[in-house]
Amino acid sequence: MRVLVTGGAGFIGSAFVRRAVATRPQTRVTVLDALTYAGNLANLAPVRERIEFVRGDIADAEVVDRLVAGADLVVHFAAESHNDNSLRDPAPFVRTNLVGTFTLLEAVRRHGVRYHHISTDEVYGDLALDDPAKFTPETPYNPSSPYSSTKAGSDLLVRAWARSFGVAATISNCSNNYGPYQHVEKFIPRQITNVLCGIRPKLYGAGANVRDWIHVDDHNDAVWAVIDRGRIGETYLIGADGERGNKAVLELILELMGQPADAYDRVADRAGHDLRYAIDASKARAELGWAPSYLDMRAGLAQTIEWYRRHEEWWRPGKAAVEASYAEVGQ
Ligand code: NAD
Ligand code: TDX
Repeated sequence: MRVLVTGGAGFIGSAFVRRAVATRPQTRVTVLDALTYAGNLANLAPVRERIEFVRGDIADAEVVDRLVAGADLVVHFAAESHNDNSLRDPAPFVRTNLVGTFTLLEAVRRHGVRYHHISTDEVYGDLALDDPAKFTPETPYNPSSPYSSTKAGSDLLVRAWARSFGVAATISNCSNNYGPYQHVEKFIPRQITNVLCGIRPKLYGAGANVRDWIHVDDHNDAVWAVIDRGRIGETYLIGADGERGNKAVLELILELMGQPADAYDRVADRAGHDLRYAIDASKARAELGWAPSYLDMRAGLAQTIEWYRRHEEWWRPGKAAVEASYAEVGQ
């Protein structure tokens, strides 16, 4: 099977590619990635000789058409992915997440290629902290940020292209991922690398916001389960029942890194900050026979911390610029 992976030099896409090469020898992988600030070829170094890499933009119809024509399956990870960036400059989010997805959909429509769309639980908006409810595939879309609204829009394009044009598409909406190779702009790697640099970690507001954490390898196993066994036209929610408050996650990082529990700063809250995400993944579990393997976040976090300790050459070059741009907005 010839798979075109967009965004395969980013955090989740590169984990997908490394895993595909390791566990699916029949799969020929081509990565299409623009290598934005978030893309890093080093993420693909372990498999570089065994894949084709094309540097290009998913909104470039010519390159997309050529690559899609040679694929049996497109797995679309490429996106502008960081909420905080979307509040500073939404333009690249509209272009990549909406126009880029549209460009891919037109190409898979032309060439009759199977398409899997990677999305987020953030399209559903947020839940109250004391609400026992979780997101289900029936929850109405209600995105809050420029990031999540462009992801929601891209999901809706996929649904329309599936219904109107018969594109053979599936969608998965996953909760917050953690693991190695995640960009230092994101919460968990930012705090780990802050501690490693001697910078105090930064918690937005009171840290009461809840995220539903899943290890990146569990997410990608679920993506393969959807590709292998998912029903065309369906949406699958992926999560590992990993709800934790931000303050609790930060305290766990501090404990695992031998720091006092209060060795962090409270900083300006995120504008429009979603309170809580929680995924009901029972459809994916029941229909696909998928279940997460990382059941202990303490162990998963300890492994992740160890990875950042050992790979300073990977994160150090971009760290100062990320902190400088947070400092500009008091975060
Ligand atoms: P990331 O920012 O680490 O990687 C994104 C990749 O896309 C980078 O390699 C970047 O170079 C590439 N890219 C960006 N714009 C591009 C363009 N115009 N053309 C080609 N390539 C482009 O993101 P991530 O955290 O790995 O997220 C991957 C996908 O998973 C996204 O669609 C995101 O919405 C979704 N998702 C992420 C999470 C999470 O917790 N990180 C959770 C659920 C869903
Ligand atoms: O320094 C920080 N301090 C802090 O308290 C940062 C960077 C974040 N936070 C808070 C904001 C969130 O409540 O931590 C939580 C997690 O923040 P992010 O890592 O930025 O993730 P989030 O905004 O929840 O979105 C993530 O999960 C869903 C991914 O970035 C998205 O791509 C995905 O769709």
